[in-house]
Amino acid sequence: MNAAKPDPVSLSAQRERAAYYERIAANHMTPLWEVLHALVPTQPKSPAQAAIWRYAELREQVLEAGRLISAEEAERRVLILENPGLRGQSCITQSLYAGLQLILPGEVAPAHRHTQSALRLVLDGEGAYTAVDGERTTMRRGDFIITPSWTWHDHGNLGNEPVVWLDGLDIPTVRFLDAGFAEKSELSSQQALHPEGDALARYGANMVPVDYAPKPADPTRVFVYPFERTRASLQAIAHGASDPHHGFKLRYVNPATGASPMPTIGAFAQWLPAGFETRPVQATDGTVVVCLEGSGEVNVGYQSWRFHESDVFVVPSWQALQLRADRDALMFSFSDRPVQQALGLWREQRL
Ligand code: 1HN
Repeated sequence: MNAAKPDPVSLSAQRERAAYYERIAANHMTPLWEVLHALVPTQPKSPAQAAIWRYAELREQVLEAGRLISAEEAERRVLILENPGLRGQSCITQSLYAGLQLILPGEVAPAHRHTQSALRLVLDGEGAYTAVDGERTTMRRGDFIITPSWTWHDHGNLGNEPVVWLDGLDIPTVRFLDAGFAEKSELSSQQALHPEGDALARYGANMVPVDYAPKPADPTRVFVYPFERTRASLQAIAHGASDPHHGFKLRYVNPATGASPMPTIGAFAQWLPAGFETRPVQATDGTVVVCLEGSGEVNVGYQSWRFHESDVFVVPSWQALQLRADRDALMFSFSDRPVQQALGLWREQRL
């Protein structure tokens, strides 16, 4: 790559090449040598940009959507968080989609299923539920809820306040692979096949049913990771030694396999005690980060923002991330890390 620079190209040679490129274009061909270095960069140069969505500034606009369209008409009443470098593509990173979903009291978001996998992170309001393959779970702030590929899911709000959550889906990944299928249910709300808490009791208590033998890539049958458990774990480990780059950080797993809860999206929970400043770290998985508790400052590459509760920011691939908590901060994040790890592509550089 460091060979001597080639001689400058004369104008006539340039013109001859351009005419040649035009002729071969008619046969749907194009010269590699004009694009080689962009195709094989020396390190990731994502077109995605670092960006932050401040919940306090967005909340009114999210609620406004509730006056313009019903959940039923919209099917899902969601404002997509579009990466400013990828506008029009419905994505927050190259591989992931994120959006803020609103469901008003009495509303139902009808049952459907699709090959795209989804996660929810509850941000605001109480009284909503999600049903996944015949089991409902009440949504509480900070709960991490998943709807794996091809599982039936519907949502409803039985309470008396608007409920807002963050959706994360692998839509761009599935689109890239041209593997999208979807189906609507005849019933707008699924029939309850199991009582609430059934999956968590069977699969989420360090035990599994005696004859359960999941395949390595199977998504977890635990479809809710209650916030109180996550918080208790982080608080308990926060008395011990911290990681200088990550503070106290855990990854969510399928408890039956140790793998990511879903094969295409990894999720993490992190505790940063007040005053803690992480050392910068860069990784190849573009990551969406949500502040669930506390406040602080984040540096992404050369940008820096203050963050507060329910703010969402995105860290593109290979941009250095540094966090500083000014109050005890609990951060949730998700990325395509399990995909990259399965393909042998994931790298992290601690700076
Ligand atoms: C979806 O099914 C949900 O179930 C949310 O709440 C967002 C975005 C695109 C496609 C399907 C949901 C979605 C979605």
